[in-house]
Amino acid sequence: MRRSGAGMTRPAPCEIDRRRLLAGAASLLAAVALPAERTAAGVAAVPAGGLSLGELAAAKGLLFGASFATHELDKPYGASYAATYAREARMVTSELELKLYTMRPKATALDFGPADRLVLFAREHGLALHGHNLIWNDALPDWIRRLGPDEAAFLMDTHITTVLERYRADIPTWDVVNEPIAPWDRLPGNLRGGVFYAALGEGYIAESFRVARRVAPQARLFLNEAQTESDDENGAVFRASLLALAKRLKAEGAPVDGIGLECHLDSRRPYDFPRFAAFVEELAAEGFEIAISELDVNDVAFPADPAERDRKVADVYRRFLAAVLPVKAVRRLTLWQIADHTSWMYYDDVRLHPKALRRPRPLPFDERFRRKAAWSAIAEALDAMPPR
Ligand code: 9MR
Repeated sequence: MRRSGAGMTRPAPCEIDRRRLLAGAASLLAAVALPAERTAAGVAAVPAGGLSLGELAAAKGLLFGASFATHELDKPYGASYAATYAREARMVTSELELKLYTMRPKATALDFGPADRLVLFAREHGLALHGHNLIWNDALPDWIRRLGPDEAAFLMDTHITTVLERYRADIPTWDVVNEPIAPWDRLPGNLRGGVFYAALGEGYIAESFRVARRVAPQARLFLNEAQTESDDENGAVFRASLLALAKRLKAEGAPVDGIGLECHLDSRRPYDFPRFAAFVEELAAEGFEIAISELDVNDVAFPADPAERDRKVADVYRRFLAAVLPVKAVRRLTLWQIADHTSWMYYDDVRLHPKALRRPRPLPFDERFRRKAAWSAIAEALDAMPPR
């Protein structure tokens, strides 16, 4: 993260790490038929008995899941990873598989391997799928960043059409446009700049939704946004900009069914969760379904002691969910990954601080897929929430 202008938090440009993607048809069968003996910890690492998070949520009419990355299946812990999702989740979001840099690494290549593998995994385990994402002015291969306006507009329509035609039967909900707000780009509406914005201006957003609706009329179409949660200037700017954009899209009849609020919570930021819940209600009052789409808790400013840190992280989950889950428009709750060591924060930390003695613990499962204090906090919040 780096700061840019007026206290805004500009994330570092997304790393495009192809090594993390073990793609392709060759590994497809191995992935869906993971032998249980492949890890020492094995499936038993997930405690048996009681209801899972997915079951607790389903009892209240809430769809619970986490983002999922197929390359994790090939790690020594792959069987435990798969078993944790099979047990705890009812849905998975594609973390990398549908992104433009994954599907279109080169102008001449179209790679469905990782996404096909994810679809098979979800089918095998009876998990619903959420597609993340179709259009994002970030996380792009260089050849797309260099396209001229006409080429970019053509690619946008072609990409949405191609991907939805292939996956509309398997993937019922989509982030059609991801993270359209970026105040540091200093564009009208605080919109994010980039190749699609350069081609069509703000119209790239409505156009993406219109194409998606035409190709997949049954799909639920979401706009996904980050950084709306914190009780500081950054959060206030993101909330106001997103609400204004959502109203403009609604006014022009763009087929947006829902808004995804990422909710990457951070121990360094101030929060007022009831105030955030009031913002969620405000969006919902415009007629949008709401998803908490990428929840996790960055623990970097919490104490070093792992048990104490886990308690603090659990407390953030507890307070956040107690405020937000009563909002009836929230129909999906997705964590960003499931276990500490499979989190993007953990991968970033290893890359940036290879010798660090402490690693992030942002999620409800530890590196042996054991339930942590955060698991109990989430379970209690699901148990206490009003039904949909
Ligand atoms: O977790 C994802 C990480 O592994 C990728 O390197 C990165 C770029 O594709 O994207 C991360 O996921 C992001 C998501 O797509 C959009 N919201 C923020 C997420 C965390 O950075």
